[in-house]
Amino acid sequence: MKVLVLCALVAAAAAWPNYGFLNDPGRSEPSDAQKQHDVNYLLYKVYENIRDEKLKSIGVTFDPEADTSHYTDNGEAVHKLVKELKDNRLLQQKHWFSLFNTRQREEALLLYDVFEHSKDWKTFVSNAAYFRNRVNEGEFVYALYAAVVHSPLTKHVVLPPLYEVTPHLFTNSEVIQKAYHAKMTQTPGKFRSYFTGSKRNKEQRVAYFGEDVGLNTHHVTWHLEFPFWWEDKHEGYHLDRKGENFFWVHHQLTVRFDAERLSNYLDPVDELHWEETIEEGFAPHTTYKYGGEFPSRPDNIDFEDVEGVACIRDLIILENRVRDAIAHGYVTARDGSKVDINNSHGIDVLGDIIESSPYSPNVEYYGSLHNTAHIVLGRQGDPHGKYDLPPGVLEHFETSTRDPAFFRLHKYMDNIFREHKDSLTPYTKEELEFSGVAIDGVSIDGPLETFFEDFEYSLVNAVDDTPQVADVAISTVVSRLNHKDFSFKIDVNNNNDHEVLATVRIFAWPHNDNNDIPYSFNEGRWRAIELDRFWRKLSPGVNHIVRKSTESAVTVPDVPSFDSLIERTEAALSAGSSEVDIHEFVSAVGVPNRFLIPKGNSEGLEFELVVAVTDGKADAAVESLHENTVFNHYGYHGVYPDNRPHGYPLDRRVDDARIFHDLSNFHQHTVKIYNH
Ligand SMILES: [Cu+2]
Repeated sequence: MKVLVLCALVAAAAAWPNYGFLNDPGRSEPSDAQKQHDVNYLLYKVYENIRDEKLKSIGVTFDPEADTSHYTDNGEAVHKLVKELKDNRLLQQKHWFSLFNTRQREEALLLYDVFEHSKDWKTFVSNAAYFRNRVNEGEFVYALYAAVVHSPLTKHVVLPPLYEVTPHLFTNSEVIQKAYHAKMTQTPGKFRSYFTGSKRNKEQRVAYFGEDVGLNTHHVTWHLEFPFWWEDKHEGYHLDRKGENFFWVHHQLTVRFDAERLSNYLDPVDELHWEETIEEGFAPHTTYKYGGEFPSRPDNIDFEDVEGVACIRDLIILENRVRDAIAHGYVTARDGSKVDINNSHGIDVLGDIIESSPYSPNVEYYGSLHNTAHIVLGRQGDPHGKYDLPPGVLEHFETSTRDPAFFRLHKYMDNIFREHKDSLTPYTKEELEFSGVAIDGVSIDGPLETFFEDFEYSLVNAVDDTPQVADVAISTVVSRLNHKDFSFKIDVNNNNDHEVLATVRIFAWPHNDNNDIPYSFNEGRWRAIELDRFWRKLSPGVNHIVRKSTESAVTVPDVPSFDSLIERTEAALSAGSSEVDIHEFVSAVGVPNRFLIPKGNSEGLEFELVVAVTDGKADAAVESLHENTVFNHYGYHGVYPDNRPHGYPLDRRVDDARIFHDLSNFHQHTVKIYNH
């Protein structure tokens, strides 16, 4: 046995000529550039053999169980996974993978656990190379993405855009077919992608939102950052305000989608309900890499129970239990005790219950409305499994927002959250005031103007290949929304005789509803799109704050293409540099900056622009807040910087709008957003 272990170690050692930390118990870590290189090649052509010679040979020679001193759990996770592998229990390769499939998720998380328990990069990457050849590719990609997001070893690694790693989940079948043809005939091709459906379908007018590859990536990334399977005792840290974040990220998607609809002369989304007809059907025009087409759903069908998942009656019961908790103002925990939700923290508890996650105080009683609803709605095309179809678009975070019913489902849940928020006592003027601080004026420098542009991404990873057949350039061009740069100019007077720390919160809501009737303050504030949130030190006297649209804390820039990521990494490595200059792309959790403002229309769609400057010291959840220049909108690695609820100060019911209009630290005026 000992001899065997030794052999495996020597073999692995031979494959690592560059790393120089062999036999060194303290193993120095490779550079960020090296790690970036490794992650790039672990994900490049993920359905084929690894293209990096070193990683490839590790994948063959590494023995994951040989030296368990390199795992923080003494190899417990790796033993479990290897046993499943040896017992032939793992999902085959070249098969679809869905995180909502319990067994498939378990397998992906077994691998994730191995990564998370790797003490050093060499152990991490060796396992990745080894299991890449042996576990299902979808499971591998999920486990690696989740691990890179959460592992301290990969703090500076930028994940390549998912739409270039697994393009099938983001690209229409028609284009994918052309890509295969291009590869087969060795003819380079650049193919235009059109949104699904025809102009006869009015939902088509807003398909640019739900089908945007950047928005899809935002949705996946958020769910990677705050996974519904996360357990503190297992992962070692708590994800602060995960339930509330769940509410907020989907609330923002909901209100943003409605603003896009108003921009396109469509009614806001109606909530979906179990006992009502699902009016809109959906044809995904999307195919799995392996396992056939995503199922369609015809128009005007009624919900049916889904074999092996849930009965509609049970979902209604779960909903009633949640609504009861809201009406009572408390949730009943597993041990029968009461958890008070009649406060700012209540939304967090409700989010945990509705999604649900292991943070739910009583999953046995409240179930998991959101996750079950996704599967049930996703399967309505074949509820009894008669046609042996693979999972629906709603069973993948990558593809969910393509289906307009996603937004109906989330409007339904958003309304449950609203019921709770509306049950809380409104803020008083005294609570909202910021002593001595007044907004003198707000203006916008530059046009509030959106436009459509062409965006190209590579499909090279979509098609099959072998090292013997050369790659040809294959890509697709999609039309996508963007906006011109602009800045907020905010003049704030600080009448205190000392410097104060301020939180600046910027929102906008549509001025009129679909019938051109102005929203009341209370209705408008619930529809407020968060545009930015940041801190500023205010000196005594007048302060001129200029905040660029590109700086928004709620958005992220476009991640460089996979090709350019590889190119930049290799350039850095050959220049002997230890890092690649790509730090701004490390977190991809925000909304794409292109989507910062809604589309608007040619006449200029009116929005109420709202700025609230609140007491930064009272808002601060962490020390030396003002030195933190990056306001990570959803927190980072468990730390959330803002004490206030998401949406503050607009998150609670407003019975009397004069409270806001009398506040000197609050400003509101009407702006127009144009699309030409
Ligand atoms: Cu979601």
